[in-house]
Amino acid sequence: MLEATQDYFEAIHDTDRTGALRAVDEALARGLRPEDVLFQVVLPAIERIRGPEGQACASSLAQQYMAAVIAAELTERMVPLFRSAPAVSCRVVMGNSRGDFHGLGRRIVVGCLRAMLMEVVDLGLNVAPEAFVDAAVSSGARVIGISSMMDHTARGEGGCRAVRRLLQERGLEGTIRLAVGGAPYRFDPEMYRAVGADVWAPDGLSAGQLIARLARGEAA
Ligand code: B12
Repeated sequence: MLEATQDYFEAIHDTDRTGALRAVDEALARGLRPEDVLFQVVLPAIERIRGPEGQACASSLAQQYMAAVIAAELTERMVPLFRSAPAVSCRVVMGNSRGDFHGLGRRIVVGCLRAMLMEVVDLGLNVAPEAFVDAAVSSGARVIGISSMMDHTARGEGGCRAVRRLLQERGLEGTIRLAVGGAPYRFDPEMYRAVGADVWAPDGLSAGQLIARLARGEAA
């Protein structure tokens, strides 16, 4: 494990934003690449603070919240510093489902997609189903990603189900694919099928990998 990974995690554990930013700045000054800061230091700390899936979590909501806030901030700061060639591999529309104002997970996923050289149209919070489809059509996106953090915004009529229906009505199924994510899907990994999504992912890294496969037209 990198020294920065442990220093950063300890600062996150103490909800110490200043210490977390210092750990990152010191790592960059020592020559760690921004890509490695994001994927080896910042994002693993969220998973670690959240603990293993399905087990009682040792951290508090405040710790989880701060880990997500700082990760979203650092994701946005690191991605423009990436040294990889800026080729666009595909276009994705992202947003939170209608009625959902939990934006931190979405911001992290958007950062990861951009880090993987995808072009993201980020519609933000509380997005109507029609707006997802309209944005995908006007931008030529192959994938719509919907983030929902509450049961009713995941399962309800303001989210993926309604987007799926619109795609059917407009003859766009097969052209535009649907990815979902957020806490309810982590609790019930089969829920994505019930709401009509093609895939779901538990974190930003796997979201990027799955969405890239969907955009290339590969099986979910
Ligand atoms: C922070 C937080 C808030 C903040 C949100 C701040 C913000 N700007 O985002 C505030 C205080 C505003 C808030 C408000 C509310 N909240 Co709240 N909140 C949380 C909390 C503690 C953490 C959420 C979070 O940021 N997680 C960290 C991020 C990084 O994780 P993540 O979102 O899961 O994202 C990762 C993956 O899911 C995935 N992913 C996410 N999106 C997508 C999309 C795609 C396409 C893919 C592939 C992957 C993917 O990748 C992400 C990055 O790794 C959760 C509890 C929890 N432990 O989940 C409750 C929680 C979600 N909230 C809850 C509730 C009830 C509310 C309120 C109704 C409270 C109230 N009575 O007012 C309001 C509702 C506001 C609204 N209408 O949206 C409940 C939902 C219960 C339920 N079963 O439906 C939870 C579960 C808390 C609880 N246990 O009761 N909340």
